[in-house]
Formats: sequence, C-alpha cells, structure tokens
Amino acid sequence: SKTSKYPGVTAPMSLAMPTPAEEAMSASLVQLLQERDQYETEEEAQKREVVLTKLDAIFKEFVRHISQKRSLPDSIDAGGKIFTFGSYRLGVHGKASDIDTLCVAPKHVQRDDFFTDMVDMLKERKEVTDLSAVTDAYVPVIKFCFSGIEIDLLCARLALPTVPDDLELADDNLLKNLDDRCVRSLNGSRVTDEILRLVPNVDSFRTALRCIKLWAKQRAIYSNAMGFFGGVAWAIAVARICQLYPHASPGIIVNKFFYLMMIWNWPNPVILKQIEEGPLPNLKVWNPRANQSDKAHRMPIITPAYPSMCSTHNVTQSTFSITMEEFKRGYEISDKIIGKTKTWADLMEKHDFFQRYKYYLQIITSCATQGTHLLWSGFVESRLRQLVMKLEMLEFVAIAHPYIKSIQKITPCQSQSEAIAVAEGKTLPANDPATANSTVPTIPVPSAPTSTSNEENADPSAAPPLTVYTTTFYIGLQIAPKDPNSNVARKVDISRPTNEFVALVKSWDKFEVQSMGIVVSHIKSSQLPSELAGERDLAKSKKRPRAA
Ligand code: 3AT
Ligand code: MN
Ligand code: MN
Repeated sequence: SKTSKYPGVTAPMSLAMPTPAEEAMSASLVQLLQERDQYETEEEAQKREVVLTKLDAIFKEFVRHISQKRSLPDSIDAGGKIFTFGSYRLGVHGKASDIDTLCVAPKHVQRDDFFTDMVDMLKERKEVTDLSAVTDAYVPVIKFCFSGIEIDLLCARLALPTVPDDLELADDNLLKNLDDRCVRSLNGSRVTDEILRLVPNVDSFRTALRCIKLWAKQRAIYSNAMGFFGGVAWAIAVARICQLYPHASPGIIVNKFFYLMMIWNWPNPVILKQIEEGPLPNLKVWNPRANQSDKAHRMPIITPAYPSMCSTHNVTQSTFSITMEEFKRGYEISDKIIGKTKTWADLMEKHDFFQRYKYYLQIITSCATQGTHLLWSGFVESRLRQLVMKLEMLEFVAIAHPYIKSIQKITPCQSQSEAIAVAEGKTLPANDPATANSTVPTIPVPSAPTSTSNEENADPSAAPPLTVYTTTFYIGLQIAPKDPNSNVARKVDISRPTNEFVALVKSWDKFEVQSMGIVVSHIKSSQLPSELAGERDLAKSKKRPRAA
C-alpha cells in the first residue's frame, strides 16, 4: 500500500529481525549452496561483465550502421542500449547459466535489420560460436556463445528517435504502437526489474531463491514446459514471502515459503502489487473474472509488470498435487532444520521419480537427421502436457506425472530393422559406437513401425549405416487405490488418450510421415531402461558426489 514503507499488497506478517540461531541456519544454507557449486567465481563474474560490455559496443555500432544506411545525419547519435533479464539479472545465476540480453533500438532500426545485419556483425567476431537465429518463435531470439558464455539475444524496437543510455523500461507508455514481438521481448526485462524493485531485501531474496531453485531441480519440479513452476514463477513466489517477512534471514524465508505455499488458498493468485489495467486496450491483462481461460489457472503466480500475465498457466491437476506434496515435504524438513534434527542436505535429497511408480508411459520421438529431430522432439515436448491432461481424465489414474527432463540418444544402426528397434526403445545387442558413420543418413525412420521381425535387409552390406536420433519422455502413472469392497482389478486402458495424442502431434503442419517417428509404450517399472541407472542410483545414495 502507498502508506506503508514496505512493498506488497498487504502489510508484512512479521517485522522480526533474525536471531543468532537463524543467522547461523542461513549461514549453513549459503555453505551448502557453495558446496553444491551454485556460485560463480569473481573471475567468472568479471568475464560476464566483459562480454556484456562488448555486446553493448557491438549493438551501438550496429545502430550507427543502420542510421547511416537510412541516411540519418551523422550529428544524431541514435544510441541503443542493452538490458539483461533472467537469472543473471536477478543475481541468482550459476556457472552454466546463459545471459539473457535484450537489445533496445530506436524506431528507424527494423526488426529485420537486427536478424540480418546484427547477425552478420556477430558472425564476424572471433568470440562468437554456435550462432543460430530463431526468427519465427513467439519471442524471436539470436542464440550464440560469446567467449564460451551462452547468450540469448532479444530485440525490441521502440517508437523513439533515439535510445539514450539512461533510458529505463518501466514506463508503460513505451509499449504504445509497438509490434507484439517487441512488447513480448520487453516483458522479460520489465518483469525482472519489477521483481527486484518490489523485494525489500535483495540479498536475502537471492539466497532464498537460490535455495528454492536448487531444491526444485533436485525434486524434479522445475519446468514451465512440463507444467511445473519455471524460473519466473519461483522468483515471484519467493519475492512475495520476502515482502511478508522483510527482515527475515534467508533460511527463515525458505521455511515460511514452504509453509505459506502449502496452506495457500489456491487458486487465489500470488501477486507482488495490484494488477494494473494499462494504457493499451489490446494487451490482455490476467483477469479470472473476465476471462474463462484465466479462471482455469490452478495456482496463479502473476507477473508484476504491465501487462500482467500468469506465469503458471501450464500447471495441471497432477503437477498441482505433486508440487503441493513437495511444499509439504519442504516445510516439514525445513522445520527440522530449524530444530537442528535435519540439515539442508536433507532438503536437497534427489527425487525418486524412477522408483516411485509401478507403471510409466515412455514416449520416444525419432528421426534420422539431427536438425529435423530437434524440431520434431521440441514440438512433441511442447504438446506433452496435452497427453498428461488426457491421462488425468481417465477414471483410475490418480496422477500422471511428467518427468522434467528428456533423454537424448544418438544410435548408429546397421539396418532398417535396427533403426525400428531403436525407435521403439529396444536396446541393440553389442552396439559398437565405433562403427558410427559420419555421413548424413538418407534412410528415414518409419513413423509407424509395425513388426521388427520382418527382415527387409537380406544383404546387410547393401544398406548404408544410419544414425537414429531419439528423445525419450517419461510420464509416471499412479493408479487410484483398489476399492476394498470389490475384487475387480483396476485396469487402465491408456490406448485412447495415447492414440489421440499421437494423432494430435501428427496433425502438426510441419509433420513429415516419412521422417518423423513417435512410439508411445506403457511399461512396468522393471522395464525402465538401464540408461536411467544414473538418475536412479543418485536417488538412492544420500551423498551426491560432485565433480570439482
Ligand atoms: P538459467 O540460469 O538461465 O537456467 P533463467 O531463469 O535465466 O535460468 P532462461 O534463460 O531459460 O532461465 O529464461 C530466462 C527468461 O526468458 C524467462 C522468460 O522470461 C524467458 N523465456 C525463457 N524461455 C522462454 C520461452 N520459451 N518463450 C518465451 N520466453 C521465454
Ligand atoms: Mn537465463
Ligand atoms: Mn535464456
């Protein structure tokens, strides 16, 4: 409220200062985060700054170049400014994090210029490798590595003649008369800036958020695409707890976080400030009273910058209950950390996804070329939630639990039938990677393998070796407990949702029946492939060995 010196839509719940015991508990949290390699070194931090300084210079040079091309007078300095967002901007990035960077250009620079001339300028630099421009995405991006650091580069063109170095992005009027893609590109930066502005103690926020991010990854509940919270949602939820306990130490914020998320009256939204209707009627602001789709959100975490959106749009019935279970576990363990009967390492114990269920769905996408496979598996991943929701609707399915990671494999095959076996998830006997052929295979993987026993390669030497690219997704199935008054065994028929899902992904306008494969299998836990052993063993051993 305006009268309070504390940010947030309500007054804080407690203004208590940390006790020595709470300070000690938080110090041991920082120690654990250090042991788990969650911080970069001073040297690495400086390297990132050097990279950003260079990117800023390249972008300004690009704006000058376009100004000249458009015959603007040399006396006008059109400027150009870069902003960061994502984990780097929040100050919670790790050694492997990218730098999410936004380039803000004046109005005479077209979006197309950025994706042609700026791309050319970047390609000329010796520091730049692995560059790819994704122009047709919802948020177009140039991806590359600069001196070995991953960069996601976005572009926004403002309706201003110049972009000076002191320009800020907070003013909602900046969004007037902009291309939708520019509005979306500005959004990430505007949201992170608002989060930092609305948090009373940024240092405590950062430590608490680092803890929650590591915990969520260990528990396999960190993935916006799979229907869990993503980076932005975790940040906003932790920021709200910081508002409620403005002086609390990070360890206590983590404990309060688990407690409040566990008892939260969902679907009441988590907000950091009142949701504002802005100056642009065509930009939709989250409003469950006005929009049917917003009303369906189960645990809304709302972004603080106009136009406010729900960062947890993807949460399903299953991911809701899995996340709530984890909040409860987190609360119980963090209470014991306060009581000194458990440690932060206990909180960070790895998930048991591959021991947890009796039955799993295994979804394998396959292709004979890497580029096509990347597109195809990416598309299937983006639709996997549809399968989860169809499974949730089955009578005896209590939970359909998507695993947040997919398993990528490249398998050299000697024959078409081997390729089919790989696409079906079978392990080839005595597969020798040394025989892998480096040429691009031309024989496609059939999309609908029928029988592996038909031997179409009578002469194996006639068939060129081919490489099969596969991505495997897993969904754990929890079947509702048997009715004690009935002897009828629970039988779950997954064929309908599975067939519907396969039909859905095959109706994609870029689907190619001759080159893109998908096989969905219902397997028992004992049939899980041994390649998941790493994931499983880690869950069993309490000590997680880490490379130095
Ligand atoms: P890392 O430390 O980089 O792993 P992060 O929170 O920075 O964590 P990302 O770099 O993946 O995560 O994302 C940064 C922001 O970019 C978050 C969101 O505002 C935006 N973003 C990420 N993925 C997408 C996407 N597929 N579409 C639109 N915006 C995205
Ligand atoms: Mn990032
Ligand atoms: Mn990124």
